[in-house]
Amino acid sequence: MTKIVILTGAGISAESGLGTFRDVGGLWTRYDLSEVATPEGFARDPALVHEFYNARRKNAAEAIPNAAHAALARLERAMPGAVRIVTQNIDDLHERAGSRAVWHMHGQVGRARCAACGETWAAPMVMRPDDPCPACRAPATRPDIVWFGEFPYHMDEIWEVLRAADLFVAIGTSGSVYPAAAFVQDAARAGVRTLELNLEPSETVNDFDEARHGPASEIVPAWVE
Ligand code: BV8
Repeated sequence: MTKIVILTGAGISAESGLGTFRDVGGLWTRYDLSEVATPEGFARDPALVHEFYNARRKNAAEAIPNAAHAALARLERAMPGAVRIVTQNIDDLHERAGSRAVWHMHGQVGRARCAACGETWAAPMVMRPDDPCPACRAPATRPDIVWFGEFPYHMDEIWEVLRAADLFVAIGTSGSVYPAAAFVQDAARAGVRTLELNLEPSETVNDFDEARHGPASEIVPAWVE
């Protein structure tokens, strides 16, 4: 029975060297979102989109989980079956830190998907637009990522565990992307206690029962202990 649902965003991976999206110098400030993180952008220029995700796949592979990822893995080991991580992140730092119960609601940069038949598989480090799908052979390979305007993964399961939890914690997210940004309200409506752990107040900080601010590598281990 999941007791603690933890939503993580780019901020938990920031100290592992992976860029956030909306901080100064963040990814979206250097790339046009509509060109690299929408189905329309992929249809317009698949090579540009693959170039963007090939760079992020390389960065993610070279990144090291930090003390915040490690603390969440310790928490899961200390409370078997009671902790669920719902991450907006497309890196695998939670898994590499030892977390098992992880749902990637925005997909994973380490996986590929066929835009023709929907097959998914482990992505090679470098992907190209005309890579053939291993199942249907169509040259329609895309990153297995949820872009803007696409339906996130695991939504029904997420809403189910969220409403039955004792505690909802949001870590390292600006609260600017939906439906993840509304999870705190979904939780509060169901009477679930809510906590924000972030470098600075998020856009939804006023919806949380409690908020602690500082670098994740410091405040997450302190909260877990
Ligand atoms: C959808 C994959 C239909 C790509 C991403 C209202 C309701 C429903 C939808 C919408 C709505 N309004 C608008 C929409 C549409 C849209 C949306 O939300 N647009 C925004 C721009 C307004 N949403 C969608 O299209 C979603 N799909 O709505 O489907 C539907 C409707 C209802 C219910 C179900 C389905 C799909 C969105 C998914 C898009 N894909 N990522 C990729 O990664 O390349 S989003 C992208 O932003 C990443 O996933 C990223 O994780 C995510 C959110 O950003 P954050 O993680 O929060 O990162 P950010 O940089 O913003 O913030 C970092 C935070 O960390 C900061 O607060 C900073 O202070 C903090 N920080 C920094 N350093 C540290 C730190 N904290 C601690 N320690 C540190 N060291």
